[in-house]
Amino acid sequence: MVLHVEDGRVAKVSGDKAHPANFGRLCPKGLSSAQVLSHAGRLEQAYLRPDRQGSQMPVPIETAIAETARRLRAILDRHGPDAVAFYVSGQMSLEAQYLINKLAKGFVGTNNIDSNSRLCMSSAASGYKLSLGADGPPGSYQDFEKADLFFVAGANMADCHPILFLRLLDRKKSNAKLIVVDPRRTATAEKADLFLQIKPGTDLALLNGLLHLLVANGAIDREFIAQFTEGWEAMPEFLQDYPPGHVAEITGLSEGDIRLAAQWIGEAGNWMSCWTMGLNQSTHGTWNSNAICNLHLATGAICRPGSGPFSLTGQPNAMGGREVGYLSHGLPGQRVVMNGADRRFIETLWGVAPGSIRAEPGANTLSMFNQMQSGEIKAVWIICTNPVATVPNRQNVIAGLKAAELVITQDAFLDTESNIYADVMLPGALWAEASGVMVNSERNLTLMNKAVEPPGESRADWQIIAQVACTMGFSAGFSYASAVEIFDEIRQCWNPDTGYDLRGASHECLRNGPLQWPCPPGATQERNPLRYLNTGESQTLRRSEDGGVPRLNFPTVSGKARFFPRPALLPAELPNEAFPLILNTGRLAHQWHTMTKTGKIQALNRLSPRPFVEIHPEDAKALGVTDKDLVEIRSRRDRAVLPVAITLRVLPGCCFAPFHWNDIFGDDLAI
Ligand SMILES: Nc1nc2c(c(=O)[nH]1)N[C@H]1C(S)=C(S)[C@@H](COP(=O)(O)OP(=O)(O)OC[C@H]3O[C@@H](n4cnc5c(=O)[nH]c(N)nc54)[C@H](O)[C@@H]3O)O[C@H]1N2
Ligand SMILES: Nc1nc2c(c(=O)[nH]1)N[C@H]1C(S)=C(S)[C@@H](COP(=O)(O)OP(=O)(O)OC[C@H]3O[C@@H](n4cnc5c(=O)[nH]c(N)nc54)[C@H](O)[C@@H]3O)O[C@H]1N2
Ligand SMILES: [Mo]
Repeated sequence: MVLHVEDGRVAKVSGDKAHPANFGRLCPKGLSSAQVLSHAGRLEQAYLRPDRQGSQMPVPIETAIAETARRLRAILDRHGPDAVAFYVSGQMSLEAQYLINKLAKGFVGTNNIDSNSRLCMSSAASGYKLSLGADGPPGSYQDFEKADLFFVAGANMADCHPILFLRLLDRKKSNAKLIVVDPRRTATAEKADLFLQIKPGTDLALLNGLLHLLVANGAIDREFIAQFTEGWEAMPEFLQDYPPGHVAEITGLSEGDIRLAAQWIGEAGNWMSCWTMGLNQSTHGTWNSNAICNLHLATGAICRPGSGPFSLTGQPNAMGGREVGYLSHGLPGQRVVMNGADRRFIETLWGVAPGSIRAEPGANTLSMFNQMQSGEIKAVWIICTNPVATVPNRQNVIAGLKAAELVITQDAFLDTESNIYADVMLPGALWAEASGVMVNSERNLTLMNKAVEPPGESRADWQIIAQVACTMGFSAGFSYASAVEIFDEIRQCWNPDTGYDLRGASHECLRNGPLQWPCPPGATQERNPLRYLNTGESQTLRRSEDGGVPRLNFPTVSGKARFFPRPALLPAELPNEAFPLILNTGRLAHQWHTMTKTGKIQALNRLSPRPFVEIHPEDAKALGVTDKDLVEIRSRRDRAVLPVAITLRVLPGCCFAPFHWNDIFGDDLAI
């Protein structure tokens, strides 16, 4: 985006025609984003509450930082490192994500750090790691211009990745086909050549069924399988359990449609799959990702232009966070705490004693709040995320925050559901008010240049983290003068095992435009759209047993990608007499998550004005409800009261509600 600054304020935002992700196109949320920066409601100063009975009072930020450090230090000294936890976000800059992870794992000495990616992309991340050897889509957005077929499953791209969807539609004009798999007839489904309105939670059966048919149709690439994969032996027998008739029964789809989808995949020269929350937010989300990878590996449609399993990342820098290891098992440069060599590498980089980084993954987003309730975790620092509104089973989150001794929130806005529970509130600057790098789904690094001063006493997230860390006594590791210095440290996290390589990138060169990693030193190319090419540049060159140099090098022990037979499982919770309906939740085109930004913009509120729950006419009739009636929906855990929208978009037995509206907007709206 290009920010037009007048009198120290962002007056207007426009698209950057030279940016390889959007070529200047912006969605209404992007176009209106300048208004959010200056709109009242920002957290412009720090707040502190001396004790739980007292109220949150404004204090100078230096006081709040000192108090945060003092209280964290006291809990650390009294109860040990695992009494402290960090819950962070894919919307922070790379530098802030890296720094908070360094503080937790390297200096506090706990792996109790996790992020909202746990609710989002972690299934894709672990799926990739298992199937391909490392996290991240192997391809690039450029593939959209070359694909002959798009297989979009559990993703409402039209509303949630609208600019990328335009790219897809552009390609569709040249006769590329679109298959959409979704239980809800979304705006994306409306554009599909083949819409598979699947029963929720049954995608594994479909994915296995498609591979069954590809084998039967002779549409698999045996040469690719032999050269670049392992584990195929187990697949043919496993796939026998998924004949189309049986898959039709499980998924509720017609046998003809399943056969047509398999035929199109088989015939496509190049094909891409795109998936998001519909597959990831599942008790078998990792398996869904494996099953998608199986299809690409079997057809050889991977690591070449126009093809590949492309999980679409949700938040602007969730990919960066994954790469710098901000989940409870991660370490910078696609490393993991479970691996001794990885730990030693990072310990050396951070200048901490060998053995400082713990080998077991810490508490994750869900267990963290349980451990607050049980008293194991006594302090939590929440940055750039709103867990009371967005972590499943909110009563559990609230109980955890109430039980903890110290809750610190660091947000850019004052009114959030989570801030209510904070003992300390730290004011973070927004993306236009601080410099930092963000990495998108296709490994593209964009420098967000500071355009304006942050309001009041708010400051860059990385600065607040560094100041707290220094005050806690860790100044040896946190005395940075600028985000540039942090980025320069991140560049040292090159991982020749996976090809993660930012050595050739810096804030200075990113000022000229984005770069897509792998960026080896002295790189002259801005774009590196394919991963795992065995060039030996960013990833150690692999030789085959006969001394040859294979074209591809998947970062597994053998250099080959892996097939995993993943049987179709039922969802963990199924409808019963007491709870007969399935509630599906998701997003609307013109709101962003908990609406701290978009909910303040009139133009967006006009486009996506209010919460609702969609119900199929048959269910509405049986329940005796009509349009706009307020209904109470109840799950095994909680309740909400929402106006009914009767629609054929949803299947009988299924409801859909957007999860944007929360407590700030009224009672009983939280989903
Ligand atoms: N406008 C807007 N855009 C956003 C965001 C936002 O808040 N607002 N958030 C961003 C973020 S962080 C993310 S993660 C992405 C999310 O992007 P999406 O995942 O595209 O967004 P959702 O609305 O959650 O859509 C999930 C889709 O999965 C479908 N689904 C539900 N259950 C199943 C199932 O069992 N099988 C299949 N096949 N489909 C199923 C739902 O009906 C829905 O269409 O969006 C990003 N973009
Ligand atoms: N029911 C249901 N729940 C879901 C989902 C769903 O589909 N259905 N989706 C899940 C997914 S995929 C995701 S990603 C999560 C998202 O969940 P959250 O991360 O909790 O949602 P946001 O509203 O984006 O919260 C970001 C917070 O950070 C603040 N913020 C924004 N920018 C900055 C900044 O630069 N610095 C600081 N310090 N603060 C900032 C915002 O004001 C806001 O309070 O929700 C998850 N929860
Ligand atoms: Mo997300």
